[in-house]
Amino acid sequence: MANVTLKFPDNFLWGGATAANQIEGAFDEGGKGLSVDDVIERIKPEDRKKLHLPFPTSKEVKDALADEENRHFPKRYGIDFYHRYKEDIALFKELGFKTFRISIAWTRIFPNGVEEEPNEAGLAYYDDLLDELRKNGIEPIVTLSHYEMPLHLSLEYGGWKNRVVVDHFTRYARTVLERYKGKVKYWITFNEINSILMSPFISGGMLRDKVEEGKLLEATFQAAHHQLVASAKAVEACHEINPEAQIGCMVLGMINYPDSPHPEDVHAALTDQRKTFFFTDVQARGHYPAYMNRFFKEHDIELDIHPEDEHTLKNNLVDFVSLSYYMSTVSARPETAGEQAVGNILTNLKNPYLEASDWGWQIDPVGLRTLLNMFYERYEKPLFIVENGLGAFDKVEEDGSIHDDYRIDYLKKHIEQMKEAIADGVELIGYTAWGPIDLVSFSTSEMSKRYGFIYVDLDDEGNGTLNRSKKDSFYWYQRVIGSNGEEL
Ligand code: BGP
Repeated sequence: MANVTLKFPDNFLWGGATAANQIEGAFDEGGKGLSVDDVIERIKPEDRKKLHLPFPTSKEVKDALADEENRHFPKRYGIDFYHRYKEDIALFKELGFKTFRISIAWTRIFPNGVEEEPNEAGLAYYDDLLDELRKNGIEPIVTLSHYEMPLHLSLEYGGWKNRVVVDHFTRYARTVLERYKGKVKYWITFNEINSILMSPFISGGMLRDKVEEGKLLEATFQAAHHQLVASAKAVEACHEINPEAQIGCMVLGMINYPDSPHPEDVHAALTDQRKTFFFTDVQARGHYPAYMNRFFKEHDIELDIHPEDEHTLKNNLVDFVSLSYYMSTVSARPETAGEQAVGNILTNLKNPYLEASDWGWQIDPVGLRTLLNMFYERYEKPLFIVENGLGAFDKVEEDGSIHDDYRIDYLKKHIEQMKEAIADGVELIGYTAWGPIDLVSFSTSEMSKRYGFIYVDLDDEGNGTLNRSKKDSFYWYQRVIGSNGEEL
C-alpha cells in the first residue's frame, strides 16, 4: 500500500476560540444588560445545577436576582478581557494565531433585546476589539449567540419558544452584520445550537412556568424551530450585506457509538446521532429531515411552522458547518444501559476503550476523524472545528512554569486525526482550540477547569492578580502553527 501524505492546506486557519460571557467580565459596564448567563452567576454554586439543567421557573430566576447574598463570582468578571484585550491579543499574535473566535454579547448591543436603537458603547467596544485583531493580522470569527440571550426576553416572553424573539434576534444580527461588514469575514449563527435540547434555559431562555403543563418537549422543539429560522435569517442578512463573508452553523459535535453490535443498540446510536444531525440537516440542507416526522408524532409534538419559514430555511443554507468536539458517547437500548459517564451537558455510557478527563469526559481523537467524515459525506460543505481541548487542573511550579504535557498530548492526538480526515478527503478549513487563554468554565462556572496555553492567575473565589503567563503548551502550539501542523 502506497503511503499517503498527511498535511494541512497552506491557508489553514489555526487559532483559538472564546465566548463573551466566559472572558469579558464587565457585566454591568458600557450599558450592558443582563443575560440568562449572568443569572447563573448569581446563584450559589450548590444551587446552580438546578438552573443549568432543564427549566427553572421565573420565580427562581427573580429570587436569584434579588438576593444580594447570592451574587457569586466568577463569570460576572470573567478574566477581564473587556479591559485587557490588547495585552491578550499581543499574546495570541506571539502564538502565531491566524484566527480568533469571539462572540458578541447580544446584551451589549441590545441590553434588553427589545430596544429600537442599539447601544453605541457596545458597538464601539467590538469595533475596537475587531480593529485590534486585524491590526495584529488575526482574522476574527464571530459568533452571534453563545449562551447569553437577554434575560428580559426570557422573563418577558419565555425565551425562544416565543416567535417574537426571532424578530428581535434578526434586528440584532442585522445591526452587527452591517456595522462590522468590513471587519469580519467569518460568522457563526448559534453556538452549539443542538444544546437547547439538553439546556433549554441557558440556550433558549426557557422557563417552566411559561410552558403549558406536559408540553415541555414540544415547547423546546418550537424554540429550536425559531432558532433555526433565526439562523437562516442571519444567513440571509449576511449574504445580502456582504457577499464576501461566509456564515456557518455550529453544533456540539458528538459521535454516538453503539454499546454492542446488537442491532437495537446500533439503532439506539443512530437515534441519538440524529439529535446532532437534525440541526445541521436543517441548516445545511434547508428542510426538516423525514426522520423527525415519526419522532414528532410519537411525542405528541405539533410545531407551529409558518409557510414562509420553509421558504426561509430552504433559501438560506450555511456556507460551512462548524463544530465543537471534546468527547464521544455510547448509546444502548434502554433495558441494557450500563454505567453512566458524564459529559458536556450530556450523560452517556462508559466506553471501556477510552480514558476520561478529570471531569469524566471520554477522550476520543479517532472519533473526531470519524465524525468529520460523517459530516463531510453528509453535506459536502467545508468544515471548521471551532472548539476542542482538554479541561484540566494546572499546577504552577515555584518558578512560575506550568508543565501541561497532558494538554499537549490531548491536542496532538486530535490534530493528528484531523490530518487523517483531510487525507480521507474532508475539506477542513480551520481549527480553533477552546479557551487558548484560561477562562471561566461553562459547565462548572469555575476557573479551576482550565483549557489555556496562557495561564490566568485567578481562582474559583475570584482571588488572584489576573496576570497572564505562558504554559509549556504555549510554546508547543506556537511550533504547531509555525510549521502548519508538521511539528506536533
Ligand atoms: C462548550 C461550550 C463552551 C465551553 C466548552 C467547554 O460546550 O460551547 O462555551 O465552555 O464547552 O466546556 P466547559 O467550560 O464546561 O468545560
